[in-house]
Amino acid sequence: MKLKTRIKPGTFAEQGKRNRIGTPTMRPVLRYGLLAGWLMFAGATFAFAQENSPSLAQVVALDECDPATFNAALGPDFCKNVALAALGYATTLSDLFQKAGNGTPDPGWDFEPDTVKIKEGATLSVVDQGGEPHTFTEVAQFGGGFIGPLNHGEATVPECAGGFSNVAVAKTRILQASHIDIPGLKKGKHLFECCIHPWMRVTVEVKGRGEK
Ligand SMILES: [Cu+2]
Repeated sequence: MKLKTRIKPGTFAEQGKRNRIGTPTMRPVLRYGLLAGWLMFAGATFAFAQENSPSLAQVVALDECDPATFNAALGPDFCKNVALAALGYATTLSDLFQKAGNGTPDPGWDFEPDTVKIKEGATLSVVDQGGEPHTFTEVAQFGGGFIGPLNHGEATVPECAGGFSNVAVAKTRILQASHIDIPGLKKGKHLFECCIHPWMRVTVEVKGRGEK
């Protein structure tokens, strides 16, 4: 039985060198291995997130209120000057009422886009980029808001009745420069309007998760 276990002088030192040399060459492999693993994990997480976590669809509320005439009637700071009033881009309070009364409401008061298509599970985010408050109120049928002279003869829809004294309406209010998020809309068609300016309307079509 031959045992060739004799160790030559210097072998340990050489092994140590080899190890020292070997270690750095192995580290990148280990690193890339970990990186690849992490990327696979991140990729899987991302794919999972894409499939399951809700996406976001944005609606913008716009208006061109004239601070001078609105605030004189409705109180200081009701309307913020975002419409470049001094340059003639704003609508006075009396003009707003007159146009609405004539059945040609000011198109500057608007939700954009008019139709939103989202997948079930997505969140609708509504941001008020106008100068004054609005509401984003779900209604069974489009119709009048709670300020009669702005309704052009349409009856106030039940969801807007009572105005801000109705907590259900107040909850749907969006103050200037703020936003509300509406998660979990069920599959099907949803109608939203502003209970102050009822010509501001959005139709939201919610598709099922598997639907194209
Ligand atoms: Cu409004």
